[in-house]
This record gives sequence, C-alpha cells and structure tokens, in this order.
Amino acid sequence: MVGGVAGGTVLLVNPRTKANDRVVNGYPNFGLLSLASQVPAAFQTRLMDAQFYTAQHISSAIKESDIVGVTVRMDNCAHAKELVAEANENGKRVVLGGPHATFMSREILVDEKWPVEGIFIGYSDVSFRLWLGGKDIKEIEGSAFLHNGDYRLTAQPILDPNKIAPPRFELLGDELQQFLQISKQQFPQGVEKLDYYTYNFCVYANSQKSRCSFCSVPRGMEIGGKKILTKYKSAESIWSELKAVGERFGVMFFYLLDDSITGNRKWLRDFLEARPKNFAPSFYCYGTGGELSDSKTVAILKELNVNLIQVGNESGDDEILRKYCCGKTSSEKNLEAVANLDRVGIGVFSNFIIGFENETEESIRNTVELAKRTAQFGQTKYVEVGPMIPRSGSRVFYQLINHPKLKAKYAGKVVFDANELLVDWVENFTNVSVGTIQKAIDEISRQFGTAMRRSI
Ligand code: B12
Ligand code: SF4
Repeated sequence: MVGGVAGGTVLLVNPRTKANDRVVNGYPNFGLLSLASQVPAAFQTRLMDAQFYTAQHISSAIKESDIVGVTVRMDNCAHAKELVAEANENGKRVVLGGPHATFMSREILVDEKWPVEGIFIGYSDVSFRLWLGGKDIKEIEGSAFLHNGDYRLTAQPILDPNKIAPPRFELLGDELQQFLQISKQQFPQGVEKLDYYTYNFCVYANSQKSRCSFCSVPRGMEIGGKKILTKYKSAESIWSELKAVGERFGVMFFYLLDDSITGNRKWLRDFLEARPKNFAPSFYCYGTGGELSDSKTVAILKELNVNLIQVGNESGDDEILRKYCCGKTSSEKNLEAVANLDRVGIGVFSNFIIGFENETEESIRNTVELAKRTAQFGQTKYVEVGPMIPRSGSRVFYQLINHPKLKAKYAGKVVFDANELLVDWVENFTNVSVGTIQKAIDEISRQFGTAMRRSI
C-alpha cells in the first residue's frame, strides 16, 4: 500500500509480557498515550493495555479498527508478533514502534517478515501523526520499511517536545481507574499515582564515553545515525499539564518516567522554581548513585516533594562500576547517595544487577555487601536485585549475539527468551555460574524482608 491514511479507527495496543499474564502492572504505557494524543481529529482512537483483556476482547477491537499500532519491547515481543499476525489476517494496516521494534527493525522486516507496513523509529509522535495525515512512510524521517524488497531505515527526527500535543489522559478510558487502583495497592503510601514523561534525557547516554552496558537508552538516542533528544519540554508546560491532569483526576502523586532527571541539576532547579504557587504534588523518579551522592541535588529533590526515588546503584564493585556503568560513581558514592536521601527523608528503591561482564565471586560479594548496607537505612523501602539480562539495544546484547559461538544461533531472531540470553551471557562473559548469581540474589532478598526480587 502506498501513501498514508486519511481517517478511520486507530487501535494502539500494549501487548502482554509473560509476567503480565495476570494484571500486575499499574503503569499506563506513556508512549502509546502520547501517540494517541497526537492523532488527528479525523480518527477515532482506542488504547488497549492487553493485560486487562481476554483474547476475544482484543480480537473484537482489532476487527473494529482500520489501523493497528503495536508497541514492542523485548519483553512483550512474542505477544506483539501474534497481534500483528491477527491484525494482518483481518486485513488491517499494521505499524510498529517502541524500543525493540526500533532496534530490531531489520530482523522484523527482512528476516522474520512480519506483515507490517513499517516501523516508526524512536520518539514517533511527529512521524506517526504525519503518516496518519496521509504522508507516505517512505518519505517520513524516523521510519523503517521495505522498498521493492530492500530494507530502508531513515534517521530519526529531532523531537521538539514543546511542539507536540499534551497527553490526553482521558483517552485511557476505563483503564485509567484500574491503573490508579493498582498503584494505590502497590505503593507504600497507598496513594494513586499517574505516570508522566518530561522528555528530559539521560546525560550519560548523551556522552560518548560513559554508557551503561546493560541499558538500551544510549543506542535508542542515535538510531539511524543522527543524535537526537536535544530539546527539553519547558518547565511551564510540564507544570500546566500536571496541574490540569492532577485537578481533573484528583491525583497528587506523579511518577516521572524519565531515565534520569537527577543528572541535570540546573533543569531540576528551573523546574522547581517554575512550580505554580497553589500546586505542589509529590513525585517518584529515577536517579543514579553518582548523581544522588551530590547533596545539593538531593536538597532540590526534597524541595520538589520527591518522596520515593529509584536509585540505580547497579553494583558494589568499583571496577565494574567504572567499566560497565555510567563511570561516574563508586561503591562509596552509591552508599553516600542512599545516606543523603535517608537524611532528608526521601524513600529509596535501591537497584542492583548481578552478572556484569567479568563478574567474579569477589565482585558479587562486594555487591551483596553494598545491597545489605543500603537495606539498613530506614528510608530504604525496596531493594531490587536482578540478573543481567542482555536486552536489545544494550551493549551487552550486541556483545552476546555477535559472539563467535553464538552468532549463528541468534542471527535474524526477533523473539528472545530472557532466560536463554542470561544463561548464554553468564557462560560466555562472566567468571561465575547462574547458580552463584541466584544464590546472591536470594541472600540479598533474605536480608531485606520486603525486597522485590526478580527471579531468574
Ligand atoms: C518508565 C519505564 C518503565 C516503567 C513503565 C511505565 C510506563 N508508564 O510505561 C516500568 C517501571 C513499569 C518499566 C518496566 C519495564 N521496563 Co522499562 N522503561 C521505562 C523507561 C525509563 C521510559 C519509558 C517511557 O515511558 N518513555 C517515554 C515514552 C514517550 O516513550 P516510549 O514509550 O518509548 O514511546 C515512544 C516511542 O517508542 C514510539 N512508540 C512506542 N510504541 C509505539 C507504537 C507505535 C505503533 C508507534 C508508531 C510508535 C511507538 O513513540 C512513542 C512516543 O514518542 C524506558 C527507557 C526509555 N527512555 O525509553 C525503559 C525501557 C523501555 N524499559 C525496559 C525494560 C527492560 C523494562 C522491564 C522489562 C524491566 C524488568 N526487568 O522488569 C519492564 C517491562 C515492563 C513491561 N510490562 O513490559 C527497557 C526496554 C529494552 C528493550 N530492548 O525492550 C528500556 C528501554 C530501559 C532500558 N534501560 O533499556 N519500564
Ligand atoms: S542506566 Fe540510566 S544512567 Fe545508565 S545510560 Fe541508562 S538511563 Fe543513562
């Protein structure tokens, strides 16, 4: 089919992950919400988080739509593939987006030949809108498609988040109340939380030198050969959007989904200074140990009413932190970060990964030790420790799939099994066994009674 679209019903689906077979996730998919908010008025839009629906419900929604858009992460890829096949069998126009589709566009289009018109690369708010408005996908910046059977990938456009329509939370329909209820049960404060993205990007992913080896974000910022994500959404527009949605739905707790807003102290201060006088919600956000070891940053977060922060400590081993993480931290700084947050009364959600490249029994001991020490602080609400899973887009993923012993096994694959990737990684890139990693995870979990624990 040549050309874009002119009207009809657009269905945007967030596929189920394996772990998501039953309802567990209290997070509306912000990417799909943002896309849905850009859809031209000539269209009807429906958002569906597959975790809330039976297969029959989803089938009916597909049948009633003209265009099906699916968001693809590595963890929901198997269901994404099934949905694409079903939509295609029903004669619908299908497009994809999201991190895994962005990283694996060649494999999806050329190797596995998913029946889709194309893939939108990276932040697609503008490109998707242009396509819906009638522009041929082949002429849109930030797309991957087949042209006469040949694979093409165009560079992503630089998104100016100030020029896109604000998120229309009402488009979540009945799902919104379900998400609010789940978040209320999941959070220690027992409050309803809404998710929001400020388009404020990870400073480390912007620098050539320091890039966390397990993270997909740095690569996601330059796919198609052009560095993107250089513009921030203005503090004023963020506050006015938060205020509008907060007042409309009675929500005073927001989860800032951005990868790491704590790396940009100036932005944080400007954001704080722009806060409206009569609106002071509380926040949950991410930060790295290195950034939060800076007490000035922590003081701003406190003033901003951040009451829970997910701290990427990652490891307790200095050599690993230097080589495979952002390079701006150490075990001492990581501990200082937790101590800083504890001192001002900000709740800590402390995160670790075990199974880094060259991980040894000794480096694992260092991580276990640090995890136990962070767990001793009164403000530590959760400790999460997981094994290294090489996910698409990350440095470790490409190391793994290009390993001479594994190249043939992984060539052209789109759907991956996380356990299999883990086992292959541990065997070929570390000095320990999967059993040793599991033991360390168990040890940390035992130490910290309420620890959330990802199993292997
Ligand atoms: C916040 C977040 C979460 C939150 C989700 C909250 C929410 N409301 O969605 C939570 C904590 C729940 C979470 C969980 C997980 N996450 Co997460 N998460 C993120 C994070 C930091 C931001 C996502 C976000 O909201 N971005 C903002 C929006 C605007 O962008 P977006 O979602 O990508 O959508 C845009 C484009 O991708 C595109 N697009 C997306 N879908 C589609 C579909 C169509 C049709 C089109 C046209 C375009 C399009 O357009 C959108 C608008 O611009 C990203 C990192 C990142 N910067 O992307 C990781 C990230 C997406 N997560 C990741 C992972 C691994 C996970 C987990 C598997 C972790 C785990 N071990 O449990 C789980 C899986 C959860 C699940 N059910 O699938 C990886 C994915 C890697 C991969 N290759 O797939 C990322 C990239 C992080 C990383 N460091 O590598 N995550
Ligand atoms: S893990 Fe966090 S700090 Fe490291 S590159 Fe990814 S987003 Fe940036």
